[in-house]
Amino acid sequence: MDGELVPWEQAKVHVTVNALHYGTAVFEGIRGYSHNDEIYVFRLRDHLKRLIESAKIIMFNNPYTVEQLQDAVIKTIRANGYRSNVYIRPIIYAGENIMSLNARDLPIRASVIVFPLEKFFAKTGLRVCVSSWRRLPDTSMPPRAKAAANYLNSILASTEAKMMGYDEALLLDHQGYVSEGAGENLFLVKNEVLATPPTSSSILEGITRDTVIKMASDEGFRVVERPISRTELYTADELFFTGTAAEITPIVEVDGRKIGDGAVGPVTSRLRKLYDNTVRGLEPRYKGWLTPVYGSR
Ligand code: PY5
Repeated sequence: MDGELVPWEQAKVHVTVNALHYGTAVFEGIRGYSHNDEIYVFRLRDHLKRLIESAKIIMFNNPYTVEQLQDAVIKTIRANGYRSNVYIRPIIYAGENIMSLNARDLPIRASVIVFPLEKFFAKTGLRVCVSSWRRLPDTSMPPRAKAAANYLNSILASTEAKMMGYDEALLLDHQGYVSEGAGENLFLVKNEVLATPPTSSSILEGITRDTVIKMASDEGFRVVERPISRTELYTADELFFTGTAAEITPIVEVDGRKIGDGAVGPVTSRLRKLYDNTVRGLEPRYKGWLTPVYGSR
């Protein structure tokens, strides 16, 4: 917390922090995977770079560098002695100041939170619905920034979906094209070609999305970033979500239509296996994406 290791119970903020009132915070979700008594943090630098870019978009006076944040993450995991799978949540937020709406006036604070996490979704094949809420447009709020305030959009959509008995929401952008899930990017497989909405469809530029684009291309699949219409979802061979929390999660039903034969498809299964091996350090070609917590220093 602001450079200090603080016991969990004492890691508190005051009710006057600007971030509580206006959602003025940017954060990251990162995973560390346990293998052979080591923890490998997946694409740590890429996540921290995105964090700093998010702070830049909203004009925070952010004093933190990737190097400082990287050290803080490693130090926090080590101090806890974790050897299991962990979720890492660095957050840069606006501190005590209730009345200012000028980001450049606000005191900037930072914390790194780490806790054990296994699966995010309780089941493997999700039933999703297209939300009545649209993904926030870049002309009003920056979906490219992983900003706390943006998540009200996600919470409205996800809550509505769960109230209606679905597992997750899928949001359309303001032009009516498919954007993303409440906290996940989307991939569609049709005739062995992968498609995912472009960055212009109000998505968060996911690091898992980028990982899947690279891995699928290396496996010989054609991968295209292009606008996707709602009804393409219904006729897809396979659909899956990607995200740090979600990892690669298959979608088996959209708006009551079964996707493919309603079971997890072969392309999704293959990429899931590759992803699971990659994040645990079992794929030599992708070792560069991993930061070992205990071994390296
Ligand atoms: N889109 C949104 C809106 C997200 O919140 C996330 C990540 C993604 C896409 C996927 O991005 P990445 O692959 O870089 O993780 N969501 C967070 C996560 O940790 C928070 C989920 C509650 O996965």
